Amino acid sequence: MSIVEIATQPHAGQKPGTSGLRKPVTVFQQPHYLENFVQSIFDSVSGSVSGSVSGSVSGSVFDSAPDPKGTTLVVGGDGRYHNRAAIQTVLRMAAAAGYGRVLVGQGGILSTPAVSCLIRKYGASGGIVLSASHNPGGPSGDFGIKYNVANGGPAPESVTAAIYARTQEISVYRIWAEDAPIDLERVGVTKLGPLVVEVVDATDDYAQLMTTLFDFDAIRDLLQGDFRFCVDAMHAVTGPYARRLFEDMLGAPAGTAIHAVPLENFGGGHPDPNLTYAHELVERLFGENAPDFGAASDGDGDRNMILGRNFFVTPSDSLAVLAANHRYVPAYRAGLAGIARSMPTSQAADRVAQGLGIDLYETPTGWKFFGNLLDAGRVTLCGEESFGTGSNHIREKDGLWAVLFWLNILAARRQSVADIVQEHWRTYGRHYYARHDYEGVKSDRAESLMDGLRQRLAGLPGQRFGAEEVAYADDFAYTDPVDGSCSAGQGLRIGLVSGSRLVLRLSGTGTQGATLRLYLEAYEPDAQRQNLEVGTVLAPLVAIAEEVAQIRHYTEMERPTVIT
Ligand code: VG1
Ligand code: CO
Repeated sequence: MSIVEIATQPHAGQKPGTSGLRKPVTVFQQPHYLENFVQSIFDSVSGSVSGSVSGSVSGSVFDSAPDPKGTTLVVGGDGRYHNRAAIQTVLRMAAAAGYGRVLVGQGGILSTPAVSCLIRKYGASGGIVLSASHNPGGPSGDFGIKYNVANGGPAPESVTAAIYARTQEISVYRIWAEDAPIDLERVGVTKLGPLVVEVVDATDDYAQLMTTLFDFDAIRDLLQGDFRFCVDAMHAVTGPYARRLFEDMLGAPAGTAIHAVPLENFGGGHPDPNLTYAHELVERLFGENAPDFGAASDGDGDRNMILGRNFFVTPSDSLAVLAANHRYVPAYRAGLAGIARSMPTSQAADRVAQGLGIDLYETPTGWKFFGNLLDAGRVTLCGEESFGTGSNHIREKDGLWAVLFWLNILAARRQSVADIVQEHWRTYGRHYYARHDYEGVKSDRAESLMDGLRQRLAGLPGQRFGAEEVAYADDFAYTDPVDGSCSAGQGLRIGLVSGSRLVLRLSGTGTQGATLRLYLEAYEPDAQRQNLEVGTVLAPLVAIAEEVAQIRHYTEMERPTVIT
């Protein structure tokens, strides 16, 4: 045996946010920082935590979690700076924790959806994703770590709460004493003490899963015709997946995937697929001789942005369009069980659900809230306004899956993206939508803004603002219909009699100060008024937000830093 026990002390602030623990790289590089968190994960899932975890964390974490001893763990990351070093540490700690086998992506690379796919396919007890998703990378960028459970999805709040509790009392971690790093570059099996380390091709199993969902023949036919398509991997994890799927398997021309080599600093870019950060793709799609279809994904491959020629599809509309067109896709042809969307996501999908006569669930922000609904078979499609869409094929949002879904629809309908979306609006009405982000706000001022508005909520219903009247105002709380768990304080909602809506919440993924998100939605059923400028339509809602929340005052900013 060469397990070494290392004495340690808690690091403050290891509380997982919307999607794992995210901090600047320099924070992760502190002695024992990563090790403490990884040990806290392993302790939480193995039940080796003493009775000191407080009663507010339900015992079910420990009662139901599989003991990792002898089980399989999946490990991979988005290739950002510090990924390789962190993976070596995780492997040595997994050996010390008694895992039987670790599946790790070649070169340490696995997209978030690929991790979810592997956990499910190989019956792993869990997985560790090393990623800070869309946050910038490099020595002065961010790093992150996230634990996924046996269903392939992000750990639910009961588990993340247990992990956090453990980080606050940790005094020792265990690691396999081994100096030589594991070779991650070659596919094959090696051993680290008793642990079997299997380096797997990062794309094989994921690509195979995609072939079981979509009509690859129809898509191949589309891509080999006049249709022109460009997918931007933003120098992040999806490059190898996009090349494999679109160029190798579906016959699109070489160069269809741009920025397709994962780089440790994402080429200095910000791997967030939106109109601001994916500007090179946007310029192509809105430029002369533009392709028919464009898409981009984020650092860890779970987000997607969909563009047509001269046309941007909002993520909320994308979810609704996919749902309305499910019958073109083999995996969903038999029908959808239901649809779930996060609360700030527009209500466009609600109208499709209503039309299909299926249930619509409104959950808090973050993919972890979809897991139970998917496991229980209550929903088939899920989506978030933040460029996230997915289905019951895995338990994460899935960027390239969404691109394939769109391609499958385009192959079947042979209409332009703009035509398909505009026809959708004529049928269901258009939900004008935007999200205004105020990044880097001082944390105490952001809290004051939210506290101030929270106190005003009860008095808002019935109040008039210009032509609008408030119908309801509340602090969103969610009770999971499957396990009854309750999540409160999930965002402030103000609904207007006209059907328009404002939502304010603070980000749970940022690493610098606070980020305020203001979500705006206005419904327009009249086909004659569905091609107006979004900013103009939403301006009255922005004015209401300013009046009730004094955003300029609290953020000390004249305008948002990013609009998506
Ligand atoms: C953001 C998005 C949220 C998403 C989360 C993780 O969270 O708003 O919808 O689930 O990022 O996405 P927040 O708390 O900053 O608003 V990713 O691509 O980082 O896995
Ligand atoms: Co992501």
